[in-house]
This record gives sequence, structure tokens and C-alpha cells, in this order.
Amino acid sequence: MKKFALGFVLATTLLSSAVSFAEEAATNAAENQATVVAQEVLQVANQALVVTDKNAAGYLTLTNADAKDVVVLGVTAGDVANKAEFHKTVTDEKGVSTMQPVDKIVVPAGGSFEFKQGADHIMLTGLKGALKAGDKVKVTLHFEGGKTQDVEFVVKNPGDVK
Ligand SMILES: [Cu+2]
Repeated sequence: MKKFALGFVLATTLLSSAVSFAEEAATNAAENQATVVAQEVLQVANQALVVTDKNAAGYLTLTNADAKDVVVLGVTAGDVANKAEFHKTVTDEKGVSTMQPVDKIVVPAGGSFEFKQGADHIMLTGLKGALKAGDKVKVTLHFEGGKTQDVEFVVKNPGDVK
């Protein structure tokens, strides 16, 4: 009798957890849909990716319509590159240019931040495959506070980037 009771409890528990799992899945799906809109933290424009051998540099303009600064702590492009980071091209007094990694980017409240040639850019290193002009590449921005935003870049020839 004791054994039967235990089995009954177990069956009921399994059943109710199956139901709540289905409910949870439905809720998650709805939440994810809402999040897609909510996660547009910044407006993006002028995305261009220029490929040189096994690396690529990404340029774009990020605009922050919010009343608070937005801090971008990092970037990933796992579909196409082993590594992605913010870089700054610095030219010294002798005219020698070097690239330096940048920890984070701040897009000021009501302002914008521009990644452009000869200055800040998104550096993708260790490309996993060949990319040609017209290809689309997904890059993910990682914000302070844990939110992320996917940005689509188009591969362009260097001469076609403003
Ligand atoms: Cu670089």
C-alpha cells in the first residue's frame, strides 16, 4: 500500500512538471518575442565589414536615443571569427599607425559613437571561412547589465566604405 502511494505521488509529480514545462516553454517563447524588440538598445547605421586575409574590420554608427549612457563591454562574432574586439587605430607623431584593443565603448545619452576607418573599429580575427563582398555577417554587441543586440554587417570592398 505504501509502495502504491509513493508511485501515485511520483506519477502526479511527473505529470504536473510536464504541464508546467509546457507552460514555461510557451511563456519563454512569448518573452523572447517581446525581448527582441526590447533588446534594440541602440540604433545602428552604415554597417560595413572590410576583409583583409584572415581578419576583418567592422565600421558602423551607434546611436543612443535613451537618456542614459550605454556602455558596450564587448563584441562577439562566433559564426565567422574566432575572436572579436574593439580596436582603435592610433597614429603617432612619426606617422606610424598601430591598433590598440579598447576595453569598452560608451555611447552617450542622446548621442552617437562612430566606428570608422583610421579610428575605432570592430576587429574580427581568425576568420573561419572566406568572406566576399555582399556577404552578411552577424555581430553581437554585449552591453553592461547583460543585454545583447545582434547587428548585421555587409561585407564591402575597402573603396566602398565611406
Ligand atoms: Cu584592428
